[in-house]
Amino acid sequence: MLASLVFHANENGRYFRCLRDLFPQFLATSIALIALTGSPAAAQGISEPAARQLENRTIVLPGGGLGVRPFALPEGFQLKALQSDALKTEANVDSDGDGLTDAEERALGTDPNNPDTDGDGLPDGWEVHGVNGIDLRALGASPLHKDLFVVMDFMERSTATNGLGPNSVVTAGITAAFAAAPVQNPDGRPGIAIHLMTGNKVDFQDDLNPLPQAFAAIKSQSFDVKKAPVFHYMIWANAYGGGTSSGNALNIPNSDFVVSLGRWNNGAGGTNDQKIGTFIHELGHDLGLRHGSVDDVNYKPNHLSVMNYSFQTIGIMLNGRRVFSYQPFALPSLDENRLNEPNGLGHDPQLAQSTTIFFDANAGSFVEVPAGGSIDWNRSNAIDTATVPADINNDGTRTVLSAIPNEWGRLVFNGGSIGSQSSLSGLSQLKIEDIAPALREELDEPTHVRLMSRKVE
Ligand SMILES: [Ca+2]
Ligand SMILES: [Ca+2]
Ligand SMILES: [Ca+2]
Ligand SMILES: [Ca+2]
Ligand SMILES: [Zn+2]
Repeated sequence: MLASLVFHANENGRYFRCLRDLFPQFLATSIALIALTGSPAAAQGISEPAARQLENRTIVLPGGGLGVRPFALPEGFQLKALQSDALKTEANVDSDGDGLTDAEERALGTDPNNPDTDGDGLPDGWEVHGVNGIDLRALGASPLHKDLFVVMDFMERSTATNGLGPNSVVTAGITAAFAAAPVQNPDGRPGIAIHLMTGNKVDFQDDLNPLPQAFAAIKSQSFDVKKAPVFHYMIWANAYGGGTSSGNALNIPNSDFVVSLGRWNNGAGGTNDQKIGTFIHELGHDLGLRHGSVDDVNYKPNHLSVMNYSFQTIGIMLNGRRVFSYQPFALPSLDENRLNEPNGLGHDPQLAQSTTIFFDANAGSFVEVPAGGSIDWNRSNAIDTATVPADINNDGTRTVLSAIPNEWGRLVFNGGSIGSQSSLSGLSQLKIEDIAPALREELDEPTHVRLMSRKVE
């Protein structure tokens, strides 16, 4: 009787409305009542036709739709297929918080316990899924190989016959220098992949002055802040600060720099070599390197690197070839009060076809000599067996010139905004006070000309 009441309710809207919200409990109660109050046959259960009707029931809501009320998911929640026998896997665990699950990392060959497997400052997840709408993988990034990204804005001046910006020889030279870097990668291939992106042509300014404010004004107009966690930003400009300084990175380390060779070569702009060397020098500051590698002591003959002004625009001699490079192997310190002439720079086999440049106090000029053997530090035309004093970097004092490491092995990849997971609005605020002149001066043209007039032996 009660069962009949339920089934007929489907054809009686008014009656059904009364039962609708109570239906599950009402149905269970009905079946229990049938079992207790029905005929002897019904006492053993409901009849087969009645049971079949129950199984086929359709609950019709007043609006006419199916009576299913799904569990509400948070907006954007991604459903996936789970198997009951796999509920305890680590499929959804991201142990290092880099945006890739541990299972994805094992599939990709990245380290589930290191958010930046290749150590280039870019989290593994960014290099796979992209970040801020930037598809890094499509731009050539790999989570298993060191990548550097640089956006290059540029100025133009028709009378700068060398151009203020780069050309294909310059970009190829920069790319080759980083590709040849003596660094190892998890993918087994050496080198650093540098990705140079041409940015915007910005309004010509003869002189960025003062540099930090002028640079910030251009950057805030031209550079999409969403790129800041990934890309270094630089400007191929004309000049800054009223002089002929070749460039500036504003801070060490950092993610900003300028190359400013516009006034060099009688206003024609930098040569290809001057552009390549200066770009790598300023980017080197972004990557944590100083003029003395680990300190600010310039012109050290045991510092074979474009970070040393002696080599910025000509490169270092390595295996008989000039290359633009940071120092690719370690060299010992030099005590200017007790220079060991037979020992030279230590006779490292990698110096066999190298040269170095140091100051000859007698001649008042720089001299370039073979670096693999003994070195006549005091320019006496003899190799003294006793130690000799000499101010070989021409800074007016005799000190211990610090040992230099393999600079490629100690680059800082997360300078400035690189790899930052702070809010983008925070990144959009260029803090002028933070880009105070850590670099008060950079190689200018008169100094460059003086270095080029060195005696080569
Ligand atoms: Ca992870
Ligand atoms: Ca990882
Ligand atoms: Ca990385
Ligand atoms: Ca990478
Ligand atoms: Zn510098």
